[in-house]
Amino acid sequence: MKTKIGVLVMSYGTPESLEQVEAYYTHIRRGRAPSAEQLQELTDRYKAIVGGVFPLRENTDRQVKNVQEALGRNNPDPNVEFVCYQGLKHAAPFIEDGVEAMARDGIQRGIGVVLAPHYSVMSVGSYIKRAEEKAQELGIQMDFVESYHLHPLLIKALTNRVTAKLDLFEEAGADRASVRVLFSAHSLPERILEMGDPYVDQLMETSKAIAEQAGVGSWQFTWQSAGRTAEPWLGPDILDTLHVLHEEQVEYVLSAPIGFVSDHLEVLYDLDIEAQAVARELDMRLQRTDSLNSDPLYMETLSDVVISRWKKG
Ligand code: FEC
Repeated sequence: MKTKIGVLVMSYGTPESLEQVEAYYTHIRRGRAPSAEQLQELTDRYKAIVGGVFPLRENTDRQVKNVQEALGRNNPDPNVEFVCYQGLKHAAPFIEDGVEAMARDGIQRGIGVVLAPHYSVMSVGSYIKRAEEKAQELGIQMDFVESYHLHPLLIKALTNRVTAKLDLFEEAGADRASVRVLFSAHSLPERILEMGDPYVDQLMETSKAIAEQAGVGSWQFTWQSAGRTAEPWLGPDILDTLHVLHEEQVEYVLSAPIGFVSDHLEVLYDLDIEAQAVARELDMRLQRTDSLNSDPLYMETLSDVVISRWKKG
């Protein structure tokens, strides 16, 4: 009998239908229902991305399945078996549901990993806190992968994405060196800076590593998708950055949203619709790197960080 090691693969979560948007939004707002206007605005954004589908759900399902396969291939110990469970932050199956499913299967030892490479106490930290609390309640010993933002295979996968789009710019007649690469990630409230949070530094480190490997000289980091709340969020936002680049007479821009690993609203709407509209208005050529989704290098990254965390005990 092999000992089962539960692997809780955690992701943001998305509604399953337009009817579920309100409950989802209420969950994101920690139980406060959105106003009718806010709800309409979010529903419209979902409708605008390929007619109201929710690609994050299918992408997460596929990622979990492929991580399971990678763990099967790479398992170094014939006496154990890694079994993946899904746990979502804002939709079912919730993080707590995933831990409960492990307990039902008699699992006593688990490893948690989030489908987001960079750690912030407000992002990955809150996934871990919820999983940890449930695991303690159910008597499961769990350890967590906090970040993997410089894993060589992740950097390779992201570098390949950047290089592929720079090749396209070149094929279309642009001088490669004239393309400004804009790395981006989800903004967070500015107060994380006073907490000594590693989020910003980790994102800069990932950007620098990709730029070095891809031989990109002209790059900068910018934020995106800031929340609609009164407090200040980290900036500059990508829409403002595009205006500044226009003033600098930059014509070719490659957006590389390295803080995200899937196609979803924040990429398909905020970049492909909103930022693209600004670029068009400014007569700039904006391209975006393809999302990692189930890129085999990303799946190997996840399998490697899970196995390494398990070996550490
Ligand atoms: O496609 C989808 O259905 C889901 C897309 C989606 C992803 C995502 C990732 C992150 N978020 C992060 C932080 C915040 C903070 C707030 C916040 C609010 C929203 C809202 C929507 C939403 N987020 Fe999200 N986020 C996605 C979607 N996010 C929708 C609510 C409306 C809006 O503001 O647009 C503010 C919460 C509050 O009100 O207190 C903070 C971070 C990530 C990346 C890391 C991760 O994946 O966990 C950080 C995908």
